[in-house]
Amino acid sequence: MIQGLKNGTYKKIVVLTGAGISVSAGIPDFRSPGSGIYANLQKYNLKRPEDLFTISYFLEKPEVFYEFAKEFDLDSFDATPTHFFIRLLQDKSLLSMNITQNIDNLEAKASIQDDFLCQAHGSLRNAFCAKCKKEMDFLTFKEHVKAGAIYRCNAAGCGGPVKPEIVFFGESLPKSFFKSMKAVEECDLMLVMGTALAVSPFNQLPFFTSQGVHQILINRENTNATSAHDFEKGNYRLFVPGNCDDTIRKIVSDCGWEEEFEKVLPEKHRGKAQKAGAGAAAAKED
Ligand code: CNA
Repeated sequence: MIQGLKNGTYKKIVVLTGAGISVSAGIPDFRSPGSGIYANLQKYNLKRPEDLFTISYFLEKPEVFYEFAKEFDLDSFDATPTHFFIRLLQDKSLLSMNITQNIDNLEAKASIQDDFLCQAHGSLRNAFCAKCKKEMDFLTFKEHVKAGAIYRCNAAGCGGPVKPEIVFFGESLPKSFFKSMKAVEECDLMLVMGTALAVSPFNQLPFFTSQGVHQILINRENTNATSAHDFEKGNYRLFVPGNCDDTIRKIVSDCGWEEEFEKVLPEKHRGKAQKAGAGAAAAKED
């Protein structure tokens, strides 16, 4: 992979990302044992942690999501070195598309442009009525969350609870997700970072690359979600275990891109020697 990045073999890179790339910013993911959001929902007495983000449950008991949302002010978090690595790929005209499951908008804070970004599970930018889908005022939604009051739709006879434009279980993905399939089909390298690949249809994306396209999973844990299919297609799939910030610093160093990387990094992330995670060296194998 390093050789391919250095010598320009890869020019249409698709980067799939999940909650793991924002963990070092201080935003917990869903499924990490102990620290993940799913492991810390006891006070809500849910049958399944997924209920918190399920549309039928929200329509019935919106107060539970509102209470949860009150604890999170996602505006206060900064993009991580991994976000800036994706930005570097964009600046080097190597990025075809960053397709993310994240709803935290940290991509914008790393200046990843909308043309290169698909927020497959929506984002915290707009608000809609969960019942009739009328667009409602996002700032008013945020004020209601802060005040612990349910914001209700003002369309005649509706009164449905208003939710942010993030995709809940049971809702359709935005059209942009299906449009981004073209980038997946045409990509020459797929980097998958910080995701358990547990949510469908996002976790199906690696199935749609062309035959022989290298797929690299940079994650704390392996996921076998795509392996059988990849081997059938002859795709080369490499798993690099460890924290993605450590692994991308190793990749940057192996590519000799440190100077360019330092330029895109904000002050707080600059000047940090690359720390090779336990498996980061594996990124160099190919
Ligand atoms: P997940 O199921 O919680 O999986 C996260 C994965 O990242 C796990 O495999 C972890 O082992 C791994 N991981 C955690 N920290 C790191 C790290 N520092 N370096 C490398 N790997 C790490 O989350 P997914 O994204 O797979 O699931 C999709 C859900 C999560 C989407 O619907 C998101 O909207 C939702 N989510 C998003 C955010 C966010 O926007 N930041 C936060 C929490 C959940």
